[in-house]
Amino acid sequence: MRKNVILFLVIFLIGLSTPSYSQFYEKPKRASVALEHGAHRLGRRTDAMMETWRNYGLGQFIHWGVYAIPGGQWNGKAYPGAAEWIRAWNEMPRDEYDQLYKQFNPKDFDAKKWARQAKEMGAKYMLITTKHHDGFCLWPSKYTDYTIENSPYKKDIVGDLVKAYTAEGIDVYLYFSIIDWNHPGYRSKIKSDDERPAYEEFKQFTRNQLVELLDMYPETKGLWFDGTWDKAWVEQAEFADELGKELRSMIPGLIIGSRFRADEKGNRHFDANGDMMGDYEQGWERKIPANIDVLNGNDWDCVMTIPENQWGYNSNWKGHVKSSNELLEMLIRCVSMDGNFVLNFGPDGLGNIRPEETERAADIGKWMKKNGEAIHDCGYAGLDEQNWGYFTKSRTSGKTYLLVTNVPVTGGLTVKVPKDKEIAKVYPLASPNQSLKLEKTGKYDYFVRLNEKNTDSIAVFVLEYKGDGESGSYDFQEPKI
Ligand code: FHN
Repeated sequence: MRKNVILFLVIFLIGLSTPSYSQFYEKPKRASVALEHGAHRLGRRTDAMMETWRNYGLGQFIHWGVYAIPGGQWNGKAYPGAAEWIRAWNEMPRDEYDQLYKQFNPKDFDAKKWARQAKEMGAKYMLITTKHHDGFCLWPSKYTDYTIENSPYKKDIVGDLVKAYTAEGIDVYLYFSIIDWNHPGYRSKIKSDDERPAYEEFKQFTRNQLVELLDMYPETKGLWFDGTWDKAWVEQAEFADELGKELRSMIPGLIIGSRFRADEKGNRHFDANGDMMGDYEQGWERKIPANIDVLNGNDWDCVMTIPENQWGYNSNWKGHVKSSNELLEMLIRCVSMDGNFVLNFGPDGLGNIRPEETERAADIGKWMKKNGEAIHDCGYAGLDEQNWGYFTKSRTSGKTYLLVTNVPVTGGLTVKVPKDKEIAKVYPLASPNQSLKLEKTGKYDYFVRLNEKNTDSIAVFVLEYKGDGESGSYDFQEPKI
């Protein structure tokens, strides 16, 4: 009896100390609702294109359209909400907004310059708003007159961006808003059957534009959908599902996030069984998950603004504006939890990227040049988070990185390793010959003594385990989900 109690206690204590890695990969219990338009795949996509997506680490979002002309102000009055939403509010009469395209002539726009800046920053992919909620198209769509072709600028902005970014080795994704305030058939809600024919026309128009985009820009790697929360669209589960299949058949490997379609029960992102619809979770807008457990093993990205909720150009940023180091910490935090971080830029009406954004892009780029190895191709390291910063792990070399965002007054970094691991050495990424002093403080715990106290920028160290690289390969394992 006493033996049994001891055995039970041992098993119980082992259970308590199991690292969060295994908890993370335990899928929550699924419901079993029969669905035709729910998730079509359980678990992560494992193909090469999705692996490329997973390894981007850092991306750039660009919100650009005619809303950049008012830039959040109209007739001397400041509009308090997001600048790209100004048409939806009383501060700006709609008919005046709808004439703005006649002035849209961004003569300073230089796609190559934007692409070079993004490359310098370390971005591996870019998302451009081909059409935001106002319906204005940055490409010459043949399905509406409300396009760049009918502005004084005339030239195809999407085409130039696709060319310039692709030439820099940056993958292009097309943002597309289902909400279209300019189309006569668009409805947020279908109030009566009389409205159905108009909405059916709108659905066809939406399909035609998407097919047109992929036809015109076959370099496109994926579509980033927005404005899909309207009841009218949520009711189109079958149509959207079929459309998704059609679009995927046009570009093999095309990546579409969870914000595109609902299931037939009206669930968005996750279907009635709790399974994600789409290739990655797209719900992390201006927020970062508290910990990796809440992600249930799904791929995900976080899209982030530099100021508060402003995506399009606002000439007067108010409130908290994030510093370069804050943005870097967000990037690192996302990568440490297997996600990508996408930083938004809102160029002005002439096509200039504002100085505050240029400054942050340069700072991030400077840091990435030295430390990008700990971001690109990296993800969750399988180690317990410590309050001095974050761990990432390379999916290619298997190296583990320590990224120190809060330098401890204790003079060292605490690290807890998995049960089957022992640290061989820890060294600054830039100086592999300078091993830091390791002190063991417990069976699996170490105190890694720092040589100097750097509080200006985020320092990166490499951690190697005993046995790493001995057989010529590392022991990185894809999560089992
Ligand atoms: O309403 C839009 C907003 O203007 C912006 O485009 C963001 C970007 O993720 N998406 C919507 C809000 O969720």
